[in-house]
Amino acid sequence: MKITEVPAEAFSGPIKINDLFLNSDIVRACTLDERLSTILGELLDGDPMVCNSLNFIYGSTQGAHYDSWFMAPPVKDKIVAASICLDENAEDNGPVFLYPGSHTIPPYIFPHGKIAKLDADLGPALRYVEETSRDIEPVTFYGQPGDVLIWHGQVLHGGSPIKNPSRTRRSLVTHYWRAKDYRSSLRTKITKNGYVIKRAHQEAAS
Ligand SMILES: O=C(O)CCC(=O)C(=O)O
Repeated sequence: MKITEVPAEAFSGPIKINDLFLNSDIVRACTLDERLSTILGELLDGDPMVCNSLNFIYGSTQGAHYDSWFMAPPVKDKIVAASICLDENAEDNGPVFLYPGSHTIPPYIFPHGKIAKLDADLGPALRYVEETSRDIEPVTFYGQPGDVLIWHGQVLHGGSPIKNPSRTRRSLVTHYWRAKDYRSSLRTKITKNGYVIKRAHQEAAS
């Protein structure tokens, strides 16, 4: 829903604020901080382009997933995510967990022949994820404010359950594709080596 329509009490629990980079100069500046953009550019083998941002106040509590399900990159594997920690990631505030090496598991192909998820086919996809990641021991990230966790968009990850509901875990999570893989008319260069996608906000449910 539109942020102006969100009831006040929703802000005291897990909530995901989408795409503030479209409106906020501060968020945009953080997503394309010079040092961060340089590292992302090396990882992507090309300048990064912000394709989505998420601001969290509490941990996401999102189950294990692949980012490519939600934003499949134009070129295979050219997607990374960065989580800028504003609070400590502790045992009780729903820290991020990741399955090391899971980016080497062949992605599940949905019935339309792509890796972008189809809600109607989620059951078999989740079973595939469960079977293929069973032998990997997940690791938990215990970052400090100011730390940045970067993961390959094809790494299985999620947010752990929150054991202490009063503890925030504020963060800015940004997903990046590679600018050169995207139509130049649909992106804007905003820093020396950083781009943002040119698009409107996603439709809010009515
Ligand atoms: O910060 C988290 O809890 C996980 C965020 C996440 O999984 C994502 O944005 O893809």
